[in-house]
Amino acid sequence: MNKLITSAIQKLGLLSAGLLMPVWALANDMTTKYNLRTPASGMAEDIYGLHNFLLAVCLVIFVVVFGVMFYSMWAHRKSRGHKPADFHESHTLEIAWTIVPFLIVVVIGVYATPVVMAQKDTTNADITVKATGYQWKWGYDYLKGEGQGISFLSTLTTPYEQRVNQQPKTNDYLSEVDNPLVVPVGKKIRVVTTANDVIHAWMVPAFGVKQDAIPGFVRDTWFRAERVGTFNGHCAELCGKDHAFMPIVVRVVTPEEYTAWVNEQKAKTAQVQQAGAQVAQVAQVK
Ligand SMILES: [Cu+2]
Repeated sequence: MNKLITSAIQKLGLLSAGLLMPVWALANDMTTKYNLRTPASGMAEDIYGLHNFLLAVCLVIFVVVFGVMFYSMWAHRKSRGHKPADFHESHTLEIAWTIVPFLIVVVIGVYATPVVMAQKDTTNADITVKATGYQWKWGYDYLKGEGQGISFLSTLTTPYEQRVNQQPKTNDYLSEVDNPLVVPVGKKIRVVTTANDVIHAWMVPAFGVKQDAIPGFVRDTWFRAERVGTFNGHCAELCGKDHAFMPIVVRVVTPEEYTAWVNEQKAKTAQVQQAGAQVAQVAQVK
């Protein structure tokens, strides 16, 4: 008898595990598909946690409010002969529905304020890069730190044929550029944003960064990438007909690879300057 019960329990356990596994897998799949992007910086992780916490708070409020409402409608319906209560000015109720939402807002504020404050703290950056929005590309100037003086434009490389369905779309469709922004892993990168023509916005979700780039103004934000890889973002402010065609690509590399990249860029610039000087000399001789 005991054996029978044990095997029954085992079978039940296996069955529920078998049923739960796909549910778990689906939930995981839904989370990566429909939730925020997988964080690649401490800031993005904080924002992700804050987002999940707020979603849970909203869900609890939703269930409680609608639960009470639907229960009241069902239990006190007219067909049951229910007589409405006729109390007025219940101080207990009025105080409760003022204090409870206030406490909820305070809890949310206590959790959210340090995250928002940290986002604004752009001090002690290792590298400062200026990102300038153009219709419709990004310009990067390394202002301070290793790589100072490097400057280039970053333009979409997806062929026009893919946009108009004359070629099959690749995985990098509208998320590929000729010159990605290159930064070292684990370093605090301050991004100063501005624009040349209209308002754009520099956004890389995996770093938890989004900052408007406004012509004539300078704004800043920061991130510290925690793993190497390529991360994508897009202009996040409707800026004209090609708004969808000015992606942001950030290549996060090891410090050694970054130094090598900096040297390569400097050599390129020196070559261009030399060629320019030669042309100027020839022009002078003529
Ligand atoms: Cu834009």
